[in-house]
Amino acid sequence: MKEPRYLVPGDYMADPAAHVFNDKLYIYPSHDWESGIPENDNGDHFNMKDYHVFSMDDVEQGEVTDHGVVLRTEDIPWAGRQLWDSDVAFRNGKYYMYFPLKDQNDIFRIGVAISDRPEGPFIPQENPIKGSYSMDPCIWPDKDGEYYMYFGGLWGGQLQRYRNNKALECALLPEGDEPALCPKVVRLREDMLEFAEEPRDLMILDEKGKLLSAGDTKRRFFEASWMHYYNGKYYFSYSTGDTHLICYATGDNPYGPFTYRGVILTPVVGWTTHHSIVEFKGKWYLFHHDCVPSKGKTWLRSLKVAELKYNPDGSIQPIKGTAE
Ligand code: FUB
Repeated sequence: MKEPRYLVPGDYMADPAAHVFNDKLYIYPSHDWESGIPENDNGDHFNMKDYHVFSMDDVEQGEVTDHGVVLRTEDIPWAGRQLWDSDVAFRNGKYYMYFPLKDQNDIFRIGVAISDRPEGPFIPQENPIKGSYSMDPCIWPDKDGEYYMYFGGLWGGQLQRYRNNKALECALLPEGDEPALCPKVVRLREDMLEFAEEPRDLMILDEKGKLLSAGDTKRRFFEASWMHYYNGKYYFSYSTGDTHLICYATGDNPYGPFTYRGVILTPVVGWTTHHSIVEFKGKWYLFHHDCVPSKGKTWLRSLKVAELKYNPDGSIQPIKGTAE
């Protein structure tokens, strides 16, 4: 693939989770729109209210099919506002969509919706997952047959409001040399509807084996968890938020620890950066978004795909974002 390709020129979509189901590539993005809510650090301007699903037979030239609206806030019994980055997994003949949404108290929870087909529509459960909090769920079906969820995000993602899976009286963001807040990992129950255990910290270490510090903003986790497996290693990738990088760390099992390895995508036009990585028909791809088509409106993002390449030592060749 020579140049990154915009996938849905007629609409604003972001946070693509790409998966191969039944030999087709499916994309589960957030659906941006102009809600008129002013931009702030809490992310209120990302006021999304539904999801579409897209599919393709070929990433580089093929047509992108829009399967239409597959889930809306008004269909979710516990909904407050803001359907952010979702993910989908297949198990026991069903497709499970995991979505973060603020409840009626304006607290992010993670919900599940179910379909018989990868293209939806998805029917939501009555309540969010017990014990869930924060946002950006990513589901990893491991080779051991277990399914793991990675989640969490700072600032508007509310992770700083919790410690040891309990809500704090006041949000507390570590600073400077203090260890950065970790993304969370949790094994899912076999029916995919609840956590099978308490979420754990996913540790991201530097080259000396020390947890990345909160002040190390070009490397520490902010949001947008993604997991993939390549050549015997687990690759955990994520956004650094206010420094606008997609980075990765590698480990030997789904719980980690992970060691920081480098940058995958340099800053794009826009504030957020968010991605997924998938192998399809023998090539690896980085699905992501930027705000070039909306001329820099940070809340109106457009889906893109670029080819991703590895070096012989398993490191990833960084891709240049559109802000460079
Ligand atoms: O789309 C809303 C939020 O913006 C996502 O959940 C974050 O990862 C960021 O991309």
